[in-house]
Amino acid sequence: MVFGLVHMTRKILLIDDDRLQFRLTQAHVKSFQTDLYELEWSATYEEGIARLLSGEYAACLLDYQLGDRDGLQLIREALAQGCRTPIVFLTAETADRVNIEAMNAGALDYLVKGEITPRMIERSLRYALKLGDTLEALRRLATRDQLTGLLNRREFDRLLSDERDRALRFNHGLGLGFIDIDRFKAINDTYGHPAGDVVLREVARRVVEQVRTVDRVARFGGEEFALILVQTDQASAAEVVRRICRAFARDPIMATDTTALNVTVSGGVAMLPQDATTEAELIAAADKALYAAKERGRNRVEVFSELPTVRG
Ligand code: GH3
Ligand code: MG
Ligand code: MG
Repeated sequence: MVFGLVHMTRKILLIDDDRLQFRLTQAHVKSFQTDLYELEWSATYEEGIARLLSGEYAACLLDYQLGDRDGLQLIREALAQGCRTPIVFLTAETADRVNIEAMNAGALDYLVKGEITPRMIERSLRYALKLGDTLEALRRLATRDQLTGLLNRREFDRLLSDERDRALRFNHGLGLGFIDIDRFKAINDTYGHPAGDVVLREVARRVVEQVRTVDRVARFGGEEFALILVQTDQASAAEVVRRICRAFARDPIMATDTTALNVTVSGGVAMLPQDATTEAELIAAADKALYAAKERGRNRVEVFSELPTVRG
């Protein structure tokens, strides 16, 4: 692909119950001077939101009036479900109240239907796409660890709280796994901090590779990683963390072009609701199990409920 020379055609979704509006918008889009878009159309709220949530559209043009529901509801519902697609609101109302409400709900721009020109809609889409990219970059900065790309500690805390509530409500088991690199300080001290960073990145990559997509992996601290394992029981949670631990013992990590290191990790596992009620208790329990693994020689995984002090 030759970026800068060839413009990719991006798909735009129009959600509007009026066929005439689709025809008109399509004519506008075809007359754009520079940007290439392919316009697709949904005439109903239900189909529109389903397609929007598929994530395959670069942007969405959304009508206010949609049968017995409206575009404001659709924006709120889509955002609540994690929609990241930039939305430009279309309204026939010249009443600014609706436009302001749409912006407050999360629309990135609005256009008043009777006043739309091709140039205006082209400009608005370009602006919404640009702002959407910026918001996505900010979101990433706020939620991800820069070195590893994993969830950062703040996002981990937020998700753990969500998953705890969900697990209690639906009566699911929730596992928390901690993984800490063994004798990592020695790697830094011997091969330098940049080599340590390479190891951290590779450890992060391998941990992510070993878990299901529904599970969450965060960088909890310096060389410590946290796994939120949803809808699981203790045996399965422990097995996931053990599998990760074994995988490290097998495969050396290239810390520099010429340095292959046998990196090992230790792990601790705790479960909700058996071992804890609050997030803080769950973290403390998993941490205790990790500490036991370190004490018992490292390169191993311990489970909180099986620690002798816990069994009594
Ligand atoms: P243990 O087996 O008991 O876990 O020993 P350890 O050496 O792994 O643990 P310790 O907590 O003593 O050392 C952790 C080291 O991790 C110290 C710190 O400098 C290093 N570290 C933390 N964050 C980073 C980072 O982002 N990059 C690098 N290269 N090192 C880091
Ligand atoms: Mg360590
Ligand atoms: Mg540590």
